[in-house]
Amino acid sequence: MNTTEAAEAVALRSVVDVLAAADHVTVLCHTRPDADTIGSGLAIAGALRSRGTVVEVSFPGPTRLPSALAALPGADLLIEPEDVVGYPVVVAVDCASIHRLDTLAGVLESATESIVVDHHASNAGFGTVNLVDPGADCTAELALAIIDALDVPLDVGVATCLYAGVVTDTGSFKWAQPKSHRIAARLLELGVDGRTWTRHLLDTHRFAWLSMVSAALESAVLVSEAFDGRGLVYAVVDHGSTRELGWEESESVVDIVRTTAEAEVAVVFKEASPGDWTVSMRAKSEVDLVPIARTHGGGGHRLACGYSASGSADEVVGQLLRSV
Ligand SMILES: [Mn+2]
Repeated sequence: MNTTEAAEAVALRSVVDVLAAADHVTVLCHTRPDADTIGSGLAIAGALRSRGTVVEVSFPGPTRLPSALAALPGADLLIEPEDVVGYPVVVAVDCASIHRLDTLAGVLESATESIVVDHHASNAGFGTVNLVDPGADCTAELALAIIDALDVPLDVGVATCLYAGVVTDTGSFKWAQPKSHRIAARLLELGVDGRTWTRHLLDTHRFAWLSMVSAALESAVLVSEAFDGRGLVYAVVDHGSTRELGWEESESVVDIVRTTAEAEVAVVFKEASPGDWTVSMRAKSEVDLVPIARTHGGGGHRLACGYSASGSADEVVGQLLRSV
């Protein structure tokens, strides 16, 4: 065990000690929730519920939950942000910073014990107890470690929630470490329907998604000289093309854009509401995106980052181009 592993073992022990002693726990997922935050949150909450703990799970609105996530086992534990009680022990899952809790940040700040469980490299550790492991492919991996350390046997419902985090955060195992394959094997052997959940979570879109993708790809620009000639490709998804679809439907665009052979870095600008943008950045292997994302007030992983911006499409694109 090296120093990092030893520190993580201590952090895991601290998290489990706090959770095991609590009879009420609030679990918070990040804004614009993905399968890793909701899956990890519901898995931890489901495991705690099975040991008799009173739990509530929420994420900051006003966005509705993508239907695949709302169908995860244990989603009945999810409550509206305005209904959150805020128990003395609060767990934030998959949140790189407190800003990811948006309107629910105060719930974490008011807690006696605030537990941060996350795998983002940019996470500075904003809880009283922090289990932050950038070496984990997904937060679900850390949620599983917590559940195992609590000695709660996995049921297929909790296993399905964990699988949702693993399969999505590894891009269907495209960049999964061996340990994620081992975790997936364990979850599938417990009875998780991997084929169905992968289809629901990653391979299902409404018909209008095809036109949105078409418009986004039409907008793509290749900046060959960027990043010392390694290349940047970007595309714009404006509000008009996603209005009828829901914000989560634009999440997959970057996965198409980043296949561009001539570009090390891919960026997609997504207009969530008129003039309000979320920016997704992906690098193939060489460029560390975290410093660039931080310049714009965001964060993430070395090869996958994001931030928010406001202005016209030309303005937000210009802001990024000037910073790289
Ligand atoms: Mn994650």
